[in-house]
Amino acid sequence: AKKEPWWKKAVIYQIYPKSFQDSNGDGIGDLPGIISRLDYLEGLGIDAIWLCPVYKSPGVDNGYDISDYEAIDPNYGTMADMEKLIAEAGKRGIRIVMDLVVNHTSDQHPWFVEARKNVDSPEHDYYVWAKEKPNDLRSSFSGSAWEFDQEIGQYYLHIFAKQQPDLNWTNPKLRQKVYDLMNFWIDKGIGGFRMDVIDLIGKEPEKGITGNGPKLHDYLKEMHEKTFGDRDFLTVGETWGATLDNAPLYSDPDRKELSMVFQFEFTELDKQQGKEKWDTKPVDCGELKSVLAKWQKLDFNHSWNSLFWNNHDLPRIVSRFGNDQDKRVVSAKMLAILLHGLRGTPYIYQGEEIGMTNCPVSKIDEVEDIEARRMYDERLAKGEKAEDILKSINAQGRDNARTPMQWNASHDAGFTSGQAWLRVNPNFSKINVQAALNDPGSIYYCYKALIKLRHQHSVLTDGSFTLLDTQDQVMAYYRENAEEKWLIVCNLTGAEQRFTLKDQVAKVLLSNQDSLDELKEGKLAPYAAYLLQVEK
Ligand code: TEU
Ligand code: CA
Repeated sequence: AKKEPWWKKAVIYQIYPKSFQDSNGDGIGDLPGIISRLDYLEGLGIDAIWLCPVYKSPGVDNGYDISDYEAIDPNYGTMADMEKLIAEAGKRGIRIVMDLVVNHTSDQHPWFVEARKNVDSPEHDYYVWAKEKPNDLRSSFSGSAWEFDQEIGQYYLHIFAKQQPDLNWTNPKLRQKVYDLMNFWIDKGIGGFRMDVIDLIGKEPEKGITGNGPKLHDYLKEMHEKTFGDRDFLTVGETWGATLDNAPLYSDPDRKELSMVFQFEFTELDKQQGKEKWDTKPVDCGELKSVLAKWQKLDFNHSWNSLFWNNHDLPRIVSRFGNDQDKRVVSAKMLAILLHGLRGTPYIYQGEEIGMTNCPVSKIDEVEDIEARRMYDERLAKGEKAEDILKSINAQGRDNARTPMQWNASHDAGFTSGQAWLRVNPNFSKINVQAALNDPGSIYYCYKALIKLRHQHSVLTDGSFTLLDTQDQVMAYYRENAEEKWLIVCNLTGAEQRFTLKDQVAKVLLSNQDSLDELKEGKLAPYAAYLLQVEK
């Protein structure tokens, strides 16, 4: 039989380098800092690190604006540090998955510098230009996606900030340049790529098409063939436009494109319909359940999905769908068990494993993030009240989930000996890694147990999924393969709920409750979660 790729049983840990660990007191996390925390990650048990961009960058979008793909940004260290990280992680059985940002570059990238100087240069056609403004396409960071360039007298496309000009994937020379830079990193021994907004590369912006363009899958097939195709490599596409129907197009192994997708359907659940992410509403438990259950219907022999609750673009999950006040620990564990019981490859965002919470801001000066700042300016100009905009930022802003990792109760949470680039969440004296390691009942040990279960029991990877018919506030499901049958029962709410247990419990594998007594009486305490092996 064919050997299963390693990433099917893996759990990936996402590091946002700017906020993980500073080693030299400049207040910015760096590669030596990450290396110094590898033992911690080995202890947690993860298989790979998704490392957000560390390439040379002016930092307009914290590294998602790259000016040299084959150099490390001096804020983060040197190429030697990067090679050491790959080697040291490797010794601990941890692979490094790099962030590949090739929908756009920085406007400081030598290609763009040349492109805007010289219409006749080959580089000019690496980007997307128009003599007249083609349409009203909007940038994800507010305002028009077309910027008029004075020097050259033409508009260029930027789906993100104007300092992030979009690459023209219809140009075969440009595509080859991208494959070359990918091979540069593959040859250094990395374990995979997380591909930033990869579903945009087939864009036809003059027609208003950005996501899922007609050539997208041709490009991915070509990329597979010219780069990672013959390796045991993880590739995950950041695909905001992924649906149950098109996910197999990316991830069916026979199509030779990517390993899996990130799909974002659950992030729509607390958004008012037809509005922006900033316009929130309370999530409906029934809808949450049906989105999670729906994605379990994927044909996992011909596609693959990832499992995640948060990342550097999304609010912290315990603040979003749980309770980050008096029920923080129990609700964080419930959300962990709910997600990690599902089929797919789980991702943990740094700090999630200790139940870090969104860090609120009280004025716009405390926000660095370009997305939130531009939205703030735009809405203020439209006459919205600062107070209301800040409320949206506190619910959905990216910086609120990007505050430094909380390691211990000392100065700046042990993140830096200097002053952190972004204010550390003041709750660090209570919520930190050291406290979590010292407490057998902490969220950390729940995550650690879930990772171990995934490594040891293939039912999590290959078992079927069946949703039980319950009230909306409760999500209960079976996972079953030839060897075992598991039952996962979660109370999604902070109120007590009812659930009728019909199975014979063989073993309690994990729970955030002390015993099965209440469950056996048909009661679920607030945010109760049980992961049980039951008789088949
Ligand atoms: O994110 C893509 C993306 O669409 C997000 O910017 C999204 O619009 C928003 O943050 C969440 O609602 C990727 C990266 O993950 C993000 O950090 C970058 O800013 C962006 O691409 C541009 O490279
Ligand atoms: Ca530093």
